[in-house]
Amino acid sequence: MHQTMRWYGPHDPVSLRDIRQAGCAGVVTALHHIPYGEVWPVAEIEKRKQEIEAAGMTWTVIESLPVHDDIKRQTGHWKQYIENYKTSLRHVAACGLQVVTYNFMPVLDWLRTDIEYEMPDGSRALYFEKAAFAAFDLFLLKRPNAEKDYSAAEIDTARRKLAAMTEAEKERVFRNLLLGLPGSDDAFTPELVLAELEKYRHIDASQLRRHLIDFLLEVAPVAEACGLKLAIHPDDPPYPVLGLPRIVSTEHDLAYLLEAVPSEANGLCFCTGSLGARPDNLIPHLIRRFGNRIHFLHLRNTRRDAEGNFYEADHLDGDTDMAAVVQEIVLLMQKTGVSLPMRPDHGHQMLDDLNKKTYPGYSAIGRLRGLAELRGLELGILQRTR
Ligand code: DNO
Repeated sequence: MHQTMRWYGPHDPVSLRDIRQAGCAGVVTALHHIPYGEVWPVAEIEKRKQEIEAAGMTWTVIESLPVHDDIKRQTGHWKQYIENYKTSLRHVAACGLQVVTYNFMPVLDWLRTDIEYEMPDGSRALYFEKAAFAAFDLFLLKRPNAEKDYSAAEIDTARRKLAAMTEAEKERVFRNLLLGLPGSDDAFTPELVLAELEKYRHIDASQLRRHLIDFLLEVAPVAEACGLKLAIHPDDPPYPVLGLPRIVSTEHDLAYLLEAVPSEANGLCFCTGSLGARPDNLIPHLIRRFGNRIHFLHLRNTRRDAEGNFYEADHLDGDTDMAAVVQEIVLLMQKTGVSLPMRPDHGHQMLDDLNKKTYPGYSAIGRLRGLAELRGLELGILQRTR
């Protein structure tokens, strides 16, 4: 695998030198300062690329070239934004980039209720607790009609959860869910989120899916013509939240999306952590089935409990058998002859990370541990299958 780490740009407390020292050959990043929907200028792409090359690494994967919500809803300036997207694709291809990651989650990107969940060894992980999320949705955000999305038992559990929370805890859950984890970039206020959710009131899963396919029918041919691969990131968590439809969560979703636009340029950012939070997603099987359309790998593990809560486990621990996953990836790469770009997705805050403020999930040492373990695993498997 082509080993990379995500870098949030010059403001990232984890430097390019740190990433280089972790043993990465590549960096995955984006032009975070360019507003959603606008064209990425060649000069800005070049500048970022040179910065990365000066640190001894390459930039071949973008994460993300964001899709404006107007495109997801087909309202407002969506046609212009699609044209802008095509122009950005031509620009990034002209600068030598190869893979463009994006997602089609409405309004919010990934969600966690706790970003400092303490593990038995004192390190800290990201956590999604269903009851805390429901308490937030029903009683803190007070989304209209939210109660329709929960069973009576779930509402009861959420009410008890709320009653047990201190003011500071309520404030923290609120902040974790709305301040925009990296990827969302925007800090939302409750009013803003409610207004954004309202805009999706009449959009169900099948309509959102049509909008995604319409988008792909426009941009995939451009990507194909300039030698780029598009890589959609799955929903995280992989089911509907806040009354919003989610359409990239299951095996069926992936099959539908890949068959509807069969161009090879229409592919996946295969995130084992996001997909793995559902017990019905069998990760090694998905790699066997969709391997030829996987253009980028996020390797991460989660551990679920009976209620459907999950925390981010160590990369080689958790419910996904990472050795089986890497075994499938090695077989896939031997078949295609392509070294797939991979990044260790997230990591615990540990050791000196605990004294630093980094993007949630993106501390240096936790990711370094994940990368080192995955690198060793790949090497061991490679030597056995040679
Ligand atoms: C979270 C990330 C996501 C991802 C976007 C891709 O850590 O995996 O924010 O970058 O969904 O568009």
